[in-house]
Amino acid sequence: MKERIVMIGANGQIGSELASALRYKFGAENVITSDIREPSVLKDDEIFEIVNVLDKPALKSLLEKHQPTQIYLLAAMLSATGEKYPQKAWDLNINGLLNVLDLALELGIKKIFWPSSIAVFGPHSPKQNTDQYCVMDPVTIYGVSKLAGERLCEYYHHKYDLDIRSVRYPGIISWKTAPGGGTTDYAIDIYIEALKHGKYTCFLSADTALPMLYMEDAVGGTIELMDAPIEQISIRSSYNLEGLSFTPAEIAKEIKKILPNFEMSYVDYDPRQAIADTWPASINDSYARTDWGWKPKFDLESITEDMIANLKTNI
Ligand code: AKB
Repeated sequence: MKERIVMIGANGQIGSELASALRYKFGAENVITSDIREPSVLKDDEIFEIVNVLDKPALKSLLEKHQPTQIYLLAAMLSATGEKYPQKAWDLNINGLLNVLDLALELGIKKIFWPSSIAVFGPHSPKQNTDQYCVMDPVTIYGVSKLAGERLCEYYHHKYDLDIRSVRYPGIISWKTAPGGGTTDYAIDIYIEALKHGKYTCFLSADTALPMLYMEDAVGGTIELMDAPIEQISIRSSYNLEGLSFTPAEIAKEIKKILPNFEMSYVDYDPRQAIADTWPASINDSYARTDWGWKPKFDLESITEDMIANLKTNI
């Protein structure tokens, strides 16, 4: 069957790169991107529509007009911004998802991608090599909404047979589009500041290890998951996923190999530290590896080389 995709929240960090990969795979005429604002760049052959996922009638018209076979829902408020606007975060992250699930049912659209996050884990989850199934007690509204979203996805799959697929993204590192309002954003800011000013003041402490993933792996993994035969998908909440795990001190050391004069310092206090302290340091993603062949390519050295090479010519 010919696939046709509608992506919601497409202007963000992940959406903008995932949309390019999907356009390449399915043809620009079969990928419709949407967001609440026009994208900064739109090529002649790209189709874009303004839509707010919370405006259900408008979303319905968009889906009726383009009749997709798949929906990618990427509109979300991340961890740090979510703590500033908890009600808005809950509304967007949960009611946005419910609108998509209900309209998918009503209009017969079977296949959906929706991302969860490592933020579903909390202070009582195991810190190292965090398992797919373990105590989950998120303390941020973002984590609470993602965990509730996972339960909704599994519920809609079992009750209504929707083919919803999901991964728990760790921090995503990329150079094309900036992330917005996350706790893992330092791992991008650091490269930009290293190149612009030769120094960076980190908002997380030197030894705060967090799971991360390079954008190329994130995009590749997401498409592999969506392409996998249905019988290989054993998890209908969201798959654990990791590329690598590192601390601010380790990334600084790697940057110094290319930019020897780079200087790193740390703030005394930042509210994002309290969020990071409740998240896993590393993730066990064996279900993704076994079920659909997940295998990331990038390590800290290759990420650093690629980030610096690309940012040098793009900032
Ligand atoms: C964040 O830091 O909020 C996100 C995430 C880990 O989901 N990057």
